[in-house]
Amino acid sequence: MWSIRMRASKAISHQLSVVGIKKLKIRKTLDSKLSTLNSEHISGAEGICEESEILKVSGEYIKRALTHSRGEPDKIVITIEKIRQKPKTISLLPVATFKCASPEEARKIITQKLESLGISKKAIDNGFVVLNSKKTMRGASLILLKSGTRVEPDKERGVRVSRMGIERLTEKNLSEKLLRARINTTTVKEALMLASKAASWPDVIAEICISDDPDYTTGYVASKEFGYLRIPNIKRGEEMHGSRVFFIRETADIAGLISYLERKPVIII
Ligand code: PML
Repeated sequence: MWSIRMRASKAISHQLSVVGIKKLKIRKTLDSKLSTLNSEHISGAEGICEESEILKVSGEYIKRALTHSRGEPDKIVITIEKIRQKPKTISLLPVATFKCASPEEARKIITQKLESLGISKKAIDNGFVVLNSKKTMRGASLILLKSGTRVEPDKERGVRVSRMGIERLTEKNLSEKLLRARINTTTVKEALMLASKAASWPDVIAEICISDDPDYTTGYVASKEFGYLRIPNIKRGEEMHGSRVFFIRETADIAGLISYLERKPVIII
């Protein structure tokens, strides 16, 4: 099995003038900082596949990067890596779609769902600050469910959930089920797989996701307690903001959690 990951970005011009900075050491430090800060996330994708599918999957990811509604990238990085660890097998969360007419109503529904899991008002409010921020993260934020403290080590990048695959028969059954609900799209499938991987870690209590795609206004709130609940109109069209937030136990082993989300291969059966 192979893990394939794609990340597309675009350089953005910065206002910070480096002219006049004489000391080479300061200049070098600033340049390296700016090179990471100065790229805007366009799109990303993750998957696990057989060797025979690598060309097809990478081609699909490149096409996706080049045609994304967030804009045209000037850098596409594809990482193709052989998986050496034995994958863990997990199940998909059940899917349901709420009726929701506006972002305000979405926030009410989500708050009620999260409070029912013991997540504090402060943590939920801090989650929405991340979700509504104009600064889109590549990965997800980690928020402690009582204190509301953000604990991901890199606040620009966040934590990227990676290395999820799905068994062929499970995918076929999922496609049929989603087709009946008229939501059989790659976006739904990939988001559901990601949410299912995250929910399978004991310290992850819930997740909220708003797509950073300006054309995509359905988001979700997920947990192992109530499954994957899709929320239409979670944001207004044309809005560029969007992110993921995981609410985690106050006592969570943060390094263990990040290692699981980013590196542990899982196969959905
Ligand atoms: C994304 O753009 O990756 C997130 C999509 C979230 C919602 C997917 C769905 O419609 O269920």
